[in-house]
Amino acid sequence: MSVHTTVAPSYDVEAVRADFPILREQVHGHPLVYLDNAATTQKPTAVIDALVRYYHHSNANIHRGVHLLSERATEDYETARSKVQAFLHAREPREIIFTRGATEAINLVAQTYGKANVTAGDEVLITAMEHHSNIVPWQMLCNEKGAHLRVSSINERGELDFDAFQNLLGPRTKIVAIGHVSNALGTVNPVKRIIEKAHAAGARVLIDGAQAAPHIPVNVEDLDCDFYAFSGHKVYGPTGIGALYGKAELLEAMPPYQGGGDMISYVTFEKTLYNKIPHKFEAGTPDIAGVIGLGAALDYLQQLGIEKIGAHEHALLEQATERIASVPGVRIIGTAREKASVLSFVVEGIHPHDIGTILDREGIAVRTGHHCAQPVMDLFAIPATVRASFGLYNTKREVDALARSIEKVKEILG
Ligand code: 7TS
Repeated sequence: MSVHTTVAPSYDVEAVRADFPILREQVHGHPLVYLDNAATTQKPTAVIDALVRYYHHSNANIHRGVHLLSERATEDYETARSKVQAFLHAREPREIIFTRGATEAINLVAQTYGKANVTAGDEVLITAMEHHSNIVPWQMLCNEKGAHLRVSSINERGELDFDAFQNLLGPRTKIVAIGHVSNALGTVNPVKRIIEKAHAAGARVLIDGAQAAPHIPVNVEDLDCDFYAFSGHKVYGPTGIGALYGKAELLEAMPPYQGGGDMISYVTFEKTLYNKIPHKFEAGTPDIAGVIGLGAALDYLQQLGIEKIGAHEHALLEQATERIASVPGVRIIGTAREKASVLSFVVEGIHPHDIGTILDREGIAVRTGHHCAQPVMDLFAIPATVRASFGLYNTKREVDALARSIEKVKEILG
């Protein structure tokens, strides 16, 4: 006699996949295997519907109309701010500023906090594994101010050299800017320890969370970071929207970023009084639909549970690492002990772009190139890698398909 139990599986990936219409696409006659999640993620119906619902029922400009639609749009927009606050575990909604994404969030901090607080001879400390978005804004600031950009090294696994990092912290370090998770290597940085050390040295800390927010629970209050940046499109939300968290007392003291509507409380030709935070940093009509879509994406993530998502992706990463590392001629780039989602590799004698092209013919989407982290490629003395990055809807079957296709590439070109 068989006994039927009804224990729900802890993570039902097939049910999750049904939420993403694009996963039913065929690519070159094969079912789509989407493994380019670090570049951008696909959108669940809940997000697509939220955008359509907004345009069908609520579209109006926010914070200004007295009419019903404007009130509705404003309420939805500000509700989404509270969702971001809850997602990051910030203390107050006014600590959340909507931006176009992580890139704009970092530029905002460099151009406001940075401009107001960094002077000639000061230092900004980053690491050798940063995305260009967390290098160039600081380089621009340093060039303008006569300050110095210091770069903390990484080891051959792609981990931060913590001693070297500590040695670079000094009385002139004004800002430490570091990625929570590396997009090129998958390394998860020990951000809490980094923040503690940086604060002890008197520096403020910005965390680039673009690659962490989709995979790791983020608690800015517990981390005690000063700023945290992430992008909506990497957390299953729309493109062109993201957020910056900043401690209220810092945001209040910072000058505005851009001038325009909504960021003011009173304007004459002689003088302008700026609005309160967060509005001081949101000049002009924002991407209202994008904000609402981001809110829907965060609801979706919360409902699945970010810990469960992370555990599911980690199992895929382990399976993929084991399978692909065992293919002769493969070298994994980025073997940190703590990793999330990203598997970068090169295959001896075959250019990554050729691998990417052949995989595409099999319906498998991966990223090839320098991943906007050219200094990382220089360190490993390679021009590019193939990067598979896993998301909440990927499956073991897809990892198998990837591994089989790499073996096929070896047969064709190896
Ligand atoms: N920081 C990190 C660590 C990133 O991976 C990215 C984008 C950004 C910042 C910038 O994000 P955006 O949304 O403002 O553009 N990374 C990638 C990638 O790995 N492939 O395409 C974009």
